Amino acid sequence: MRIDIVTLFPEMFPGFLAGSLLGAARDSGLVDVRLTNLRDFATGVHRQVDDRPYGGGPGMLLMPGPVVACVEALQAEWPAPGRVVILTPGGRRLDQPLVEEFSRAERLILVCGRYEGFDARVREALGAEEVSIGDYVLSGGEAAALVVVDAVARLVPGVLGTLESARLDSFSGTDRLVEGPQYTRPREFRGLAVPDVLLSGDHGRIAAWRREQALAATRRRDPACDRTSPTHQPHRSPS
Ligand code: JAH
Repeated sequence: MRIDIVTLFPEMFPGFLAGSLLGAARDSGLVDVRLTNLRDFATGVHRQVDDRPYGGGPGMLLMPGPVVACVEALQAEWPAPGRVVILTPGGRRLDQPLVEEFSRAERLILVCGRYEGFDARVREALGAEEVSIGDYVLSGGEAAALVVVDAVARLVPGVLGTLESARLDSFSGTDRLVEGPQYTRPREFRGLAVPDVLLSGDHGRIAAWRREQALAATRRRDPACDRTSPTHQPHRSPS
C-alpha cells in the first residue's frame, strides 16, 4: 500500500514513521509512506499557500490552487487516483470500520490542513473525503494524519506479527467490544491481586470471564450503545 502525506511541515513525521511497527512495515516494503511539502506547489514570488476568507472572519485558509496541484501531481505518478482524505475537524469520525476500509485501499493520499482549514473547493475538485479523529481542534491535520497512518498500517496484511492479535484488539471482534482488564506478573501488586480465574488454567472459564469483562467495559464507556445487548446483530467479521 502507498500512503502519501501532503503537509506544510514534513519534518514533523520521520521520527514517528521510523518507530517500531510502522518502521518495520516500511522496511518490509508492505507500506510505502511518502511526504510531500505543499510549499513546493505554491506559486508566485512569496510562495503563498494561504489567504484570507471571503466574507471576512479570523485567520487564513489554504488556497485551492496549491493543494489541488499537489494532489494531482501525486495522482499522476500512479494508475489509479487513490482515496484522497482531508483531515479536518468537521469530517467523518475515524473509527475501526473506516480504518479497516482504508487498509484495503491500494493507495491513500492524506492532506493535512493548517491555519483555519481549506477552501471548500479543495474537497469538491478532488472528490476528497473529510475525516476527523475526534471532536477537538488541533493546530493542523498532521497529528491526525499520523493517527490514520498508524491505525491503517498495522492492518495491512503481513504487517502485524499475528493476524490473531489484530482480530482480538479492542473494536475489532465481531461485536467491536473494548478489551477488559489484563494482567501480567506479579500475582500481587500493592495488595492488588490478579483475578483467580486467570490462574485457574480453565480456558473455557477464562474466555467466558474475558467476554463478560469486555461487555461490562464496553457498556461503561458507552451506555447507549446496543453492542452489549442480547438482541444485538453483530457485523461481518473482518478478514
Ligand atoms: C485544525 C486544520 N479532529 C481532528 C482534527 C483534524 C484537523 C484539525 N483539527 C482537528 C485542523 C486546524 C487547521 C486542521
